[in-house]
Amino acid sequence: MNKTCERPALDDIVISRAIIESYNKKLIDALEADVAIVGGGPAGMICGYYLSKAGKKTVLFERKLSIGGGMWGGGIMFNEIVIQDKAKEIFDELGVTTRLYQPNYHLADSIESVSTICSKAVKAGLKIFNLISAEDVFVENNRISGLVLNWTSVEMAGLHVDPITMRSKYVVDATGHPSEVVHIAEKKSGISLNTETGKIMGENSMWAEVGEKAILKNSREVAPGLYTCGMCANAVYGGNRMGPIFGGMLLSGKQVALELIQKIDKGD
Ligand code: 48H
Repeated sequence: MNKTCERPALDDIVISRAIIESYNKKLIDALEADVAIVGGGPAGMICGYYLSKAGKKTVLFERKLSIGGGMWGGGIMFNEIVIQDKAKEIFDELGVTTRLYQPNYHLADSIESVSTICSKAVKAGLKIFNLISAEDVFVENNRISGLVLNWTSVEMAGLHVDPITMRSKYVVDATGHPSEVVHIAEKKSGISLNTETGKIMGENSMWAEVGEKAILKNSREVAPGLYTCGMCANAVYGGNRMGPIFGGMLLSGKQVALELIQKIDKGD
């Protein structure tokens, strides 16, 4: 309190307390969830949108300050993206404006796309934690059963600070090309992956037609409790990259969400 003992209309301490109390509550609540998604790119956010819309408790951890992953930059920083007919249905549902370029090629503004996906996902109930990185997986009885988390700033500064753990029924790796969670699981969990080799196969060169088809086949449970989603799926199962067509990312996110909704409803 200041010396005159008058409480200001806007007290700096009240502002600080409001933020700390509210964030703490949100973080504690996120320690147990139905689904934990790593990565706030288009695939992870769409996955989170459909899960949350279906009433599943879903939390998403994003390393960076901003969500959106590789979508903001379209192709070579031209902030336009292309999606195909099947994925347009998702944008129509979310209310993202699309423009027909030629049959089966629809354009969308990448800024409108990211901001709308994010807004719809959050309003559906998805809890997004930015500035937090998944640095390990939590393994119980040969099953991936959650994540080990730390502040991105700790990771960046190389500080020796121990992380915290959260538990979820399922973990979704939506970290894009690096497929970080699956890499960690392969290296440290002792669980063999559900790939041809039992290991990460690595992504193949650009071929949109083939890569976009493969991504749906490759979006699946790669180890007990752990799903691949978005670009991570092709990076893990040896699929092609596809450049700045984003339909596969949206469709992969939706497909993984629908499969998880069924499994959770069945109590699997
Ligand atoms: C927390 C993490 C961690 C971690 C990474 O790269 P993304 O946009 O991924 P997708 O799969 O939604 O979309 C892929 C697309 O952007 C793309 O790259 C395409 C289509 N490429 C084709 C081509 O030919 O190049 O988003 C992944 C997000 C990012 O925001 C990362 O910061 C985040 O995951 N992330 N968050 N903990 N350990 N690792």
